[in-house]
Amino acid sequence: MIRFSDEVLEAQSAGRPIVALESTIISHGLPRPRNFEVAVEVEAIVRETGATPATIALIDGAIHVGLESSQLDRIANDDNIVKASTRDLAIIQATKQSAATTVAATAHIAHLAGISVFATGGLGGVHRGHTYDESADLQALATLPIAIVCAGVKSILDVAGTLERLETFAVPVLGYKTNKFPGFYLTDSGFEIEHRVDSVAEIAAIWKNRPALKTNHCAIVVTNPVKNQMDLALHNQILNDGLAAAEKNHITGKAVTPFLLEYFHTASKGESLRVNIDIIKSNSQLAAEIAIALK
Ligand code: PSU
Ligand code: MN
Repeated sequence: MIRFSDEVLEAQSAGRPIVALESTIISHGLPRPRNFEVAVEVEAIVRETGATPATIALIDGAIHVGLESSQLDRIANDDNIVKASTRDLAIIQATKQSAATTVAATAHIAHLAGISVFATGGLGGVHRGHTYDESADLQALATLPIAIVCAGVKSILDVAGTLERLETFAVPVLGYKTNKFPGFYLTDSGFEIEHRVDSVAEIAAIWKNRPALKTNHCAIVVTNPVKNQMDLALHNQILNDGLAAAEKNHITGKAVTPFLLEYFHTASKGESLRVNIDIIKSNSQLAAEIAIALK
């Protein structure tokens, strides 16, 4: 059912560390033409760190774990690429569409493929002001044993609400070299993290303790704050304007997150894009280090 790239197949048979990478950030999170370049650069960072990148997507109905350059190009540049969450997978397969996978869908496929470390930019979560708009990412984190590296949850979300949901689902949240829950474009969201880790060895030790405790039904969230954050006043101004614009334009459902990210990239004249790229690169490197430590 899964089509593995030659590179991922080789890594699997040799027992080498693999890092899953999501594709919605490429298709719906970053503007063209930087999106394709960043996807290539992120894979290179994973390789340089000593692991194998496995970007996940669906192409003409087939699930791919590890993409060739032409397939990555299609995810980045084809207007017909849809954003697929877990519930869409069987539908995309049956209708032979092509889709980028969200954190939720990527984690699901990574787990099917036996990959346990995953890097993204910012997690989905509870949306501000909308009681029933919660990213399916939360449900995936609640049910899949995967270590996910992120810069917290996207700052367009209700961070407090998202942290409460993660607590309910018993998902551990670790701060990598920080006690502050990162705020995606911002180093600090204003919320504390109880558990700080200062090395990948500590993360590996926590990961390895879970099966015997039977607390490995869910993800471990490793948060990695951006070093050079967006200007706080600019961030808050654009966030307010963007949320109002989304409301005014009746943006709903899966279009909300891509709309707000695009709003940020345009209104900040590329400053949020710079930060988003920093985040995904640094998270991919840390994910590769964790994948190596878990071997
Ligand atoms: N991180 C980023 N950019 C993104 C995303 C994450 O830096 O575009 C994507 C992920 O694929 C995540 C999705 O799963 O946004 C969340 O969308 P929603 O809120 O509709 O669940
Ligand atoms: Mn939603």
